[in-house]
Amino acid sequence: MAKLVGYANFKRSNPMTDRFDMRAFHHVEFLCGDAQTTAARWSYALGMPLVARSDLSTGNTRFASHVIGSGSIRFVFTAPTSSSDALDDAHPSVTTTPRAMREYVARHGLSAVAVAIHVEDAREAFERAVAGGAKPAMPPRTTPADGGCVVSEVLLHADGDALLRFVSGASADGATGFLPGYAPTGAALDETYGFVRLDHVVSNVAQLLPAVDYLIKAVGLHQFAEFTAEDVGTPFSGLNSMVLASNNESVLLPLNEPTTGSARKSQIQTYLEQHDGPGVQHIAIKTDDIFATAELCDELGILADRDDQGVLLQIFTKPIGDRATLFLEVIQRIGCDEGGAVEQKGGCGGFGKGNFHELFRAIEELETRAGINTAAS
Ligand code: TYF
Ligand code: FE
Repeated sequence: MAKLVGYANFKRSNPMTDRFDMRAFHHVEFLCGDAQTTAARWSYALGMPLVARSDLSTGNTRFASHVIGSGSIRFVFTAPTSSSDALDDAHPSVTTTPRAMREYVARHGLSAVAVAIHVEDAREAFERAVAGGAKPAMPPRTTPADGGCVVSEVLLHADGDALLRFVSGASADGATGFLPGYAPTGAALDETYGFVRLDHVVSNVAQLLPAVDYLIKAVGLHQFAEFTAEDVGTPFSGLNSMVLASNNESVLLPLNEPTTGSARKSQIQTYLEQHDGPGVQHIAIKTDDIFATAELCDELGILADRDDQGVLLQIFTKPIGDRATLFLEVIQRIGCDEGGAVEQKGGCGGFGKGNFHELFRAIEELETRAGINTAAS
């Protein structure tokens, strides 16, 4: 069973416990009410062009799905356009029926339904994860139209409905735009705003340790960092947090839980109420030039922090959609690459513990102004 010891006492090690070969984040899929509109807003704000689509223009009368990208980042926005309760084999990565999409969006609003990881073999990943106690969500699916693309899924949290998706096969490397069923637009992914890859994808859960144990048993992963309420530096925004990492430390999955007993409701509790259950809280996207990126992202200003290995620069957006749930983090990591001679180590510069105080006060202020958390802070 995982144990919380706090930021200062935590000693990092890499026991190489992955249960199957995990390469990197592949994409994040969001469900929403209107895919074209939502994708267009994100595309404009993040400077990420539309790279692939499946909708009326490609003969899809069941749902609409638009993919934007930069570097290796792919954000997929999917919305139901019918009430069909069947899946279609032409789109192995779309594993929610249009009818279920309606229910999901009504319950959660705009929300990340799936965090996808590029694995060596999505069949093996599914079998091993389920043998390790993962709750199965979608057994391996493939399509004859593609040279061996396989998609499978387990639940990301045992008590939630977000999916941990495994993707493998020829088209998983992005050469064809996106996965089977999508028409590529041919857009150039020349990293207009400097975004190169997903850095970490954070979940909020009601109880941290069972959620950590679930993922470690199911997928492998190891504890990479942690923060407790004491580390946060404001007595109000109570949360405990653990960062899980894959063997290569390229897949970073932090989890947060609310703490109770302070005068003010935890921001994590606000999320659990507004989202209606556990789910993805924020997604950190990595840029090579945060100062260039920041000119185009008119948000909170840059926060800087460091750990024993490198320097971290961060920008946080406000909540993106209608609810105080999902937000984005823009991140630049400096160091841990021997002056550019080797690929940068995952998590270089930490996760911004030195910025928590300022960040969380800003979140508290937003919640107060929105009238969703009225205690003084
Ligand atoms: O991913 C992280 O750990 C940092 C810090 O509600 C953070 O981005 C943690 C919790 C939270 C907001 C940011
Ligand atoms: Fe983060």
